[in-house]
Amino acid sequence: MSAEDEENSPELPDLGRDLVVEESKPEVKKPPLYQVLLLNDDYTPMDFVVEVLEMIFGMDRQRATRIMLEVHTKGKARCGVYTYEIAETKVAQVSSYAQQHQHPLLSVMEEV
Ligand code: TYC
Repeated sequence: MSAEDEENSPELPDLGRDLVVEESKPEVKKPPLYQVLLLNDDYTPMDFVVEVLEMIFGMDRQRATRIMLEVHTKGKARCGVYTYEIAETKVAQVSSYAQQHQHPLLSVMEEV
């Protein structure tokens, strides 16, 4: 039997013939990321902001002080980048802790 006959033969299974191999899409996508920004105001004490940055954003004193001063002089600064639910939790923690101490300190999240 010639190669051509074999290709057209109705009896033979078409194992491996006309096989198209496509690469599958990656199964997992990277999640979108969100930055948490701290906003300036005229009333929250600087020491309190430094405490928040240490406690909620895990910064050491030196970094927390630098970020606090950046917020104070520029109006806002990035405190960290997280997945949606972690960023949402950080914003809620800042709000809750500030309210407990009757300071107007606010943070916001935005996709990066
Ligand atoms: N501007 C505030 C003050 O002069 C300090 C401050 C810094 C407030 C950062 C909020 O996110 C902030 N006491």
